[in-house]
Amino acid sequence: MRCRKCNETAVINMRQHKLALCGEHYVEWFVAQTDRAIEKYKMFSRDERVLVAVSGGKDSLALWDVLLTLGYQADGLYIGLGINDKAPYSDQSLEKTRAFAAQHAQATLHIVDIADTYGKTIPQIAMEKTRGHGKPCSACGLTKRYVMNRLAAEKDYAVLATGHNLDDEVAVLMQNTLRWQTGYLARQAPVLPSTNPHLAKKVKPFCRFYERETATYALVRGIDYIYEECPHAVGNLTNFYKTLLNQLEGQSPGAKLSFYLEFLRARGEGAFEQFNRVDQLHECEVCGQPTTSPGRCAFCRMWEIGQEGESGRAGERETVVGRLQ
Ligand code: Q46
Ligand code: ZN
Ligand code: ZN
Repeated sequence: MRCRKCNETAVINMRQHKLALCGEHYVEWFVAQTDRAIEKYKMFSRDERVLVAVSGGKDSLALWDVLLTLGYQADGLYIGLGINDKAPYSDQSLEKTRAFAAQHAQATLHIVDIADTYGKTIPQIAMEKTRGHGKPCSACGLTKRYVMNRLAAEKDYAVLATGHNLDDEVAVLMQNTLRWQTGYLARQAPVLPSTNPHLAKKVKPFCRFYERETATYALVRGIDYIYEECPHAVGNLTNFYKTLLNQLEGQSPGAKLSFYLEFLRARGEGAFEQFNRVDQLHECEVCGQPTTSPGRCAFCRMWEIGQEGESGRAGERETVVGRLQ
């Protein structure tokens, strides 16, 4: 297979676009496509500060890399979850993230270690909250969302960017569609506007890239990322849907992309508008972050912050690597 632009050996053939490209032209195409998505969905401008949630995996490091290449003001946030129970996942992902940040001196990497800050790792708190039976994903998801929102608010980032790719988005879309979870469908989008000064705008600049496309970008650019996914993700429902969707894609190239884009078109035409409930937000009485019910927010309740006798805000201990602001 030859590159369409220069006839060199192609590193990737994208059947859905009928496009094969060599390494150099692929990187150029990938960066330009990202910028086009940022503009098309009005994600952010070069004047806005963007916080990229980085996990050490290919998608988030590739996203940070592309945003810096394009000249956006993009800093990173790594959340140390302490997931080293089944494999040294968190230790290795931190190492990869730090190594990437060290090569990009123009950007800042914020690190929030959950155990250092709140006293327990994610597997420990999950074990406690589920009396030893449950998976850590709901405690983990709640904690990550909270820390991202909180740090973005405190450090004045207008935008929070995540590396979700098309495969991630389509797997979630399929789950939500099979259960007709209209509220979730109404809120699944490349951009979620900010609804409160403490909640940054959420954006997914890679939402139209297949997973193999972000992986190819990371490989061609020589980004050293953690190959293994979190050990708790193995065998989960999302991965099951990804396998099904890959079978569909094999039979019908472009099926995933059109499923997603047609959904966005229907959504854009207001198909789910009536289900887009805007919750009234209250201020958490302990940490001050927005919450849907009065009193303590779900995060402070789970971590038992602000129990009787304690006072003040939940304090985050944060390490900043790289350029100081
Ligand atoms: S939620 Fe669950 Fe992920 Fe947290 S415990 Fe691992 S798999 S990292 S996206
Ligand atoms: Zn070429
Ligand atoms: Zn709170």
